[in-house]
Amino acid sequence: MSHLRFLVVTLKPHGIQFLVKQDVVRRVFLQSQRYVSSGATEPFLSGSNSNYVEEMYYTWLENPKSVHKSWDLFFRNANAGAPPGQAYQTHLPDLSKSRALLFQSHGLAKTAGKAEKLVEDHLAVQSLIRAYQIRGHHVAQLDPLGILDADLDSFVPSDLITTIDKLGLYGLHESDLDKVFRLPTITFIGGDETALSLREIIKRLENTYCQHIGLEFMFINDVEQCQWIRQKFETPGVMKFTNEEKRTLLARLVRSTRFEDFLARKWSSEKRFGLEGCEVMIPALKTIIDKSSEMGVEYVIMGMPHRGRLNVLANVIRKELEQIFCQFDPKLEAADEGSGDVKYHLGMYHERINRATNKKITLSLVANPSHLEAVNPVVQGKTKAEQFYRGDTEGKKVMSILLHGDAAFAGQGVVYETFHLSDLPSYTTNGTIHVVVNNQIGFTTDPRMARSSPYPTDVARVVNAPIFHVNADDPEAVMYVCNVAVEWRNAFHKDVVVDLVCYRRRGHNEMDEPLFTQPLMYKQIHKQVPVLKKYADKLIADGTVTLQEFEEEIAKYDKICEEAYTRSKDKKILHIKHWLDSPWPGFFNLNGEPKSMTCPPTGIPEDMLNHIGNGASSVPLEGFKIHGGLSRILKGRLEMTKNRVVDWALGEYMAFGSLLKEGIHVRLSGQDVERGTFSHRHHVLHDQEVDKRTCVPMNHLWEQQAPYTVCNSSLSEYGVLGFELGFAMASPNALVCWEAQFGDFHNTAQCIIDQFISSGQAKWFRHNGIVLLLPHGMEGMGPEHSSARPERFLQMSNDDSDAYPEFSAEFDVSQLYECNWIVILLPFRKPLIIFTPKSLLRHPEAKSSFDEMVSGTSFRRVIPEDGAAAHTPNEVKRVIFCTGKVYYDLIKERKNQDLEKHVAITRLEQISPFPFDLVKEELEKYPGADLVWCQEEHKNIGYYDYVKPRFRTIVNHTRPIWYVGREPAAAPATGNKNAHLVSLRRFLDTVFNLEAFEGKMF
Ligand SMILES: Cc1ncc(C[n+]2csc(CCOP(=O)(O)OP(=O)(O)O)c2C)c(N)n1
Ligand SMILES: [Mg+2]
Repeated sequence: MSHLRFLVVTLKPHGIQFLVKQDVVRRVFLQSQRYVSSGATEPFLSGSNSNYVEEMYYTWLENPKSVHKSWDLFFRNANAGAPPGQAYQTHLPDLSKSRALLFQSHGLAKTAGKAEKLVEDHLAVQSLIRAYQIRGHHVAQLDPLGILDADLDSFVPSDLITTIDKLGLYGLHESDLDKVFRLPTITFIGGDETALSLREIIKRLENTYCQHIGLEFMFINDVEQCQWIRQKFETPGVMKFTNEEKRTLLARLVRSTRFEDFLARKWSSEKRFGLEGCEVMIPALKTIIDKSSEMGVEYVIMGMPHRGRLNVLANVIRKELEQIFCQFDPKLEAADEGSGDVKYHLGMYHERINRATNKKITLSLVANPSHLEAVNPVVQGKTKAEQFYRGDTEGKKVMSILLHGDAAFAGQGVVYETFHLSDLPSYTTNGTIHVVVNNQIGFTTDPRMARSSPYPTDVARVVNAPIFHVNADDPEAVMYVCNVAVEWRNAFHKDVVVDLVCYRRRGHNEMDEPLFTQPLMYKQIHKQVPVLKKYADKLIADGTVTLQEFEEEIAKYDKICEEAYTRSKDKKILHIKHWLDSPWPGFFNLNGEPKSMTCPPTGIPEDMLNHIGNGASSVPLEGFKIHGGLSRILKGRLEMTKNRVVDWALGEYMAFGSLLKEGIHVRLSGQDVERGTFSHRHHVLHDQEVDKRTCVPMNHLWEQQAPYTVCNSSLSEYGVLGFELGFAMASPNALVCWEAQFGDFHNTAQCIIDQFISSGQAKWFRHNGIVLLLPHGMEGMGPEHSSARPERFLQMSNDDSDAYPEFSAEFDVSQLYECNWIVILLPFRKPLIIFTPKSLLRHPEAKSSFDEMVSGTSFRRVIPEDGAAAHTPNEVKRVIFCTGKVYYDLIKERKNQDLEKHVAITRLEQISPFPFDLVKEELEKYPGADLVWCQEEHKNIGYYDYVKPRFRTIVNHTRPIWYVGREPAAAPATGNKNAHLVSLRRFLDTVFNLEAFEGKMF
């Protein structure tokens, strides 16, 4: 039957008549046979009995009680849109018995003509109903300006009855308007009535689907969900509000409108990205929050762009007005270090009592960069973390709201990436409410030039999210839609979109002249009566409020603003830390600094190393059959544990396992991280005989331990890294890692790195301990997959290349560098970028002894030469400094050339902040040696540009630091294996040629 529905509604009405006449019913039934499992005897619908079914259908249409109850159920299911397979799910009717019954009780043959007409008319009415449900939104009056079509198309679908003459397209006539039709189960327009006149049917459909709300939901592949939405909107009289509710709505509109008016009056030439034209957004958000609170939500996390952000801070989050107003004072001094940020990017966190429900509610608006939509995955990650740490598996206590501009929602790819996280087990937040401020313009660009999809919201269709378009000049319609959106989330834990179709009263910002580019639109906008006035007039006219009450409400709020303005003048200092979106209770001292600034030793007791090593080598579940290859890998781990060594994978196990023991949650996310891109990790074991049976041994290490989350992500970098950053934002007591498949793929997440990870603390006082694991190394695999672009991260670091830091007895690295990429500083919640190995994962020499990890040991920023050269430093002619994989090429070559006494090789395990102190020690150890920086990367890539000035600062520009490595190149690596090896050979020859730099200038 769903085929039938589909055919009927997609063909033009002429076609419907034609199909009905051509006996489409039978053809559809014939088609549906493929859904029927062939039973041992006669199939349910064989070609021979489909005529019979067809007749049965006509009979049922006439009177459902006249057929066997199982047939009744079948036809009702089918009519309700159930796919044919599901329509048959109930007990199949006994064909022979029901056939006999049917023919006994009805002289069917005699009534065939009448039945055919009845079917035609009912089918026509049913298709008409479905046409409204599917395409009513195309003719809904969504644009408050009345000049644009929200779907960019002025075409009115011809199967919608906006004029009576179109009835003919269905084979119906004006004379049919007063005929009564039985309503199918796929509609609720009847309320308690099961039949209505055609006239009433059309009226109710127009009312539901073609007024100020445009519903897009018929693409959802779930009958129950479609029925739910139909019921919410079609049921007669659903959109009723009490006088109290209307007055609250008006009061909220007063606040929203007068806030912008106040700012405009006081700071007429300041940018604020006002909300004028979409003032209803404030009551919309407040409705969503009230309703969610009523349903048990305790914490709402929001992300939003510039438009109306100050208004949200003031009237939704309830930041003190004076804190907002003082931001407009150019003399306001910043109390915190760092760059700070403009007022419409800052975040906020507030716990308060929800007035509507009297329950406690926490609201957080996540700080966001100018980069539109970038905050979406961050909000989702933070929401997921807050749910996770509360054990809120269904999102009943914590939820997210994302606000979007129409142009950005359609144009930015991260929106799509974020939607695709919405239903993945380790990433779902159990439904996000999206609110689009669809002012039908993006800066100066018309929607027709800004998107190829009909609506700006079409991206949400990929996850089957219902989309509720609503005319923002109808505040009650907006409220209704917002309430339903919350109920939807509560019922189905899925995303939903509220599209506020509005306008932008001013230019893009308050300084901008919109008439340059949108002359006609803005002529109309200038004539537009503000929504507050429209709604107040309406409520005054119907007696809900008096003019006096309305004016008093305005005066009351204006006074609040004026008083706050006076107070704001006393504010001379801006504390960005007052604008934190996640406060991390207990982590900071009163000055806003982390309480603990010491770096604890990283070593752990040997028995713990053994315990974790054994855990990493075994399968904790009984009767769990793992792959033979994996058994060998686990055996290898056991062997290593016995021999007191670890390779990279086992080292990672030790690190994660020991943190779990300390109660620190560890989360590792990224593409294929569970096994590991290079098949080295295997943190999730798969039973080879039982489908979907898996086991995570890391979660079986200790009786009392923190949970370990390891999750393969969707194939996204921007979205997923943003998500993990958001996750890491929620709590300082977690280790959150994102691993790129290959390091270079991080560039598709560059926005998160530049806008949040690198600069977040400086801009927003926002600590974050996210860890990026980026596989890196030149292995002849071509320009892609080779370089994780360390030079870019280094260039973003803020340690001064020309200043040798001061080291005191209580030297504490963390205090020297306020910012990025601090390898050892996990306790300080600084971002950490690790360039992880590829071939070294299996290199026999790339192993560490337990001795380097047991209690009392620490991470080593520099690993000095400890071989022959170190014992006779005066004989050393050259010190090679390097980092990463090239070390193994160097030691091999040094051995080959028998230069172990004359060349020292020192590894920098931490590049930034640069280990000035330890490098200096090394330099001083070898006074007669020349200094070389050797890297396998091309000269303009990698580390050289970063380390060179720092080396020179250490030696006070008295000695050169020579470069040995590959020539400068535009592509990070060659795709030719031979060229790769030749260049390797060349630089190895140079680096051990002790005369190579003789007589050269520096
Ligand atoms: C990623 C990104 N690209 C470009 C911009 C510059 N920009 C700021 S606002 C804006 C228009 C946004 O239009 P829309 O999303 O419809 O929001 P509106 O301003 O209309 O509320 C543009 C292009 C930006 N901030 N971020
Ligand atoms: Mg816009």
